[in-house]
Amino acid sequence: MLTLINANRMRPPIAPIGLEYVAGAAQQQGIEVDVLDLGLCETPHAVLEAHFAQHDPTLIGLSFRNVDDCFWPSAQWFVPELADLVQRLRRLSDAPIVLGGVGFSIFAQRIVEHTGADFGIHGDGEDATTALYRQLQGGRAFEQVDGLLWRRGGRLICNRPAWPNELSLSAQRHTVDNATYFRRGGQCGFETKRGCDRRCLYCADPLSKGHTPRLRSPAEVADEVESLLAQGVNVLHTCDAEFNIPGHHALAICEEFIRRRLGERVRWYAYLAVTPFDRELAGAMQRAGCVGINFTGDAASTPMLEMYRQPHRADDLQRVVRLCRDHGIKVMIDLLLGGPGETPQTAATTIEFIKRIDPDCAGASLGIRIYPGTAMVEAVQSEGPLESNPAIRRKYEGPYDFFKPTFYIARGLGPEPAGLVKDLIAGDPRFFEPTAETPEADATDHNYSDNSELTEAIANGARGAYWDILHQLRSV
Ligand code: B12
Repeated sequence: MLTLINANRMRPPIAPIGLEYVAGAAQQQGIEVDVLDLGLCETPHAVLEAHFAQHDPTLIGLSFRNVDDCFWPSAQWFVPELADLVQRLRRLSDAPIVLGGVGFSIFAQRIVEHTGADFGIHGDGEDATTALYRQLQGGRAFEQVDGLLWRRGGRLICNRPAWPNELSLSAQRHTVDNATYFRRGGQCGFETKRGCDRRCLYCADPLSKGHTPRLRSPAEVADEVESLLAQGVNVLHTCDAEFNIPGHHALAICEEFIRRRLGERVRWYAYLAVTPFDRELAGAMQRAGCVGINFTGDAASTPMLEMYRQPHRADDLQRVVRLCRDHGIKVMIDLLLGGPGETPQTAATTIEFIKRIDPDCAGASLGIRIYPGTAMVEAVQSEGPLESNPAIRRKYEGPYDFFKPTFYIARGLGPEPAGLVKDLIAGDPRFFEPTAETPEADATDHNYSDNSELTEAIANGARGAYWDILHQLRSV
């Protein structure tokens, strides 16, 4: 038996879609699977004890979605909790433990070392978990399992990441209680592809999903949406990095949804890059049921867009907002303020421009999470030693370590960057403001980690993307 555990207890809860795909794949291969969802239970320790008193699995799989909340100045780090969970499982079971998940895959080696888990899987978990399970039952030829981190003679070996080109997943979403997640979390996810070929300065996505887009068949994606609809889940969010990379696939997905008239039964939201996005895609998305788009806008000032290695420019932002408005799709622009080279002038250019083009809302995030393996590291290092760089923000003591939440806010924004950005926003209700670095910081930011405002709104019936729910709460 394979016991799969969801370790994510953040509120509002997000259904563990990755774990569900892994469970579905193992079941298809004839493996008996038990899912222990700590995200939905009130007493996780008791649930674990009860389970392992009755079961003696061949393998325990732990899904680790968020390494940290990626949000300055909250900077919550979840690795210590994961290490505690691994130790607790050791006391309850002799079964080997394998870790996986999107956050896990960003730091796979460090997390296996830190937690003392037996194995980790870097990348897609479907084939790799089944392959590991089979090797544990038989030949133990661990070098044959793509993505696997394993130990030989005390040394940790990292096989090449598991990013299979052919992406076909189980469309039946029956191993997780999606209906409860929908009730408590406000939407559930679906995925149309993995991997991204862009090289944005700061982005960790290629570290966990690879640089090559790997596409699912539109029919399989539509089948999956139907499986969720049959469970009463009719508000969804894409789980792709960017739905429109590549654009032709986004269009193909929409066409299949339109053919099956899914747009009449489901409302969905998506993350999109600013380009490619044209009238044809906007129209297709609207007809396919898309009601809201969150664009990775980053900035409107040209030097900052160049710094972030974004192919779009300010006029593209203006165009996508207009296209969304024309098609009745709500639009959010996510900004990333405070990157290398940001000054009060570039920040003002961005904020003034966003005000002018008038999206429904804009997320004014301040502070970039520095991930090892991204170009952001070189950009930071080119500014000299970390110890003397006032742009570096962190809450932990001791040596600088990008494994722990470490952020960057350009020194050009001065000693109180959040105050400066708030002054530029000047109370405009369309913006989600950055949180000040003071202990009494307000609790009304757009950090979705343990966000009680959101959790309460969802309990009272709100459904949709979190930015849309928060925006509606503030418009009342
Ligand atoms: C969509 C999305 C959201 C949506 C989710 C909507 C929904 N209904 O699902 C919303 C907007 C709500 C959201 C919120 C947040 N998100 Co988010 N999100 C994503 C995104 C784009 C997709 C996640 C996803 O579902 N992927 C698809 C699944 C299938 O992939 P997967 O989880 O990796 O699973 C595969 C493997 O990892 C592996 N696997 C998974 N489990 C297991 C278990 C075992 C045992 C094994 C072996 C393998 C395995 O196999 C799976 C199948 O191949 C990712 C980036 C990305 N491209 O993945 C960021 C991402 C996960 N989010 C991130 C963050 C930080 C957050 C927030 C904490 C932000 C915040 N502070 O508000 C919250 C947390 C919410 C919560 N309660 O957990 C970060 C995490 C980074 C980090 N430092 O850890 C990511 C990576 C984005 C980023 N690069 O910054 N998010």
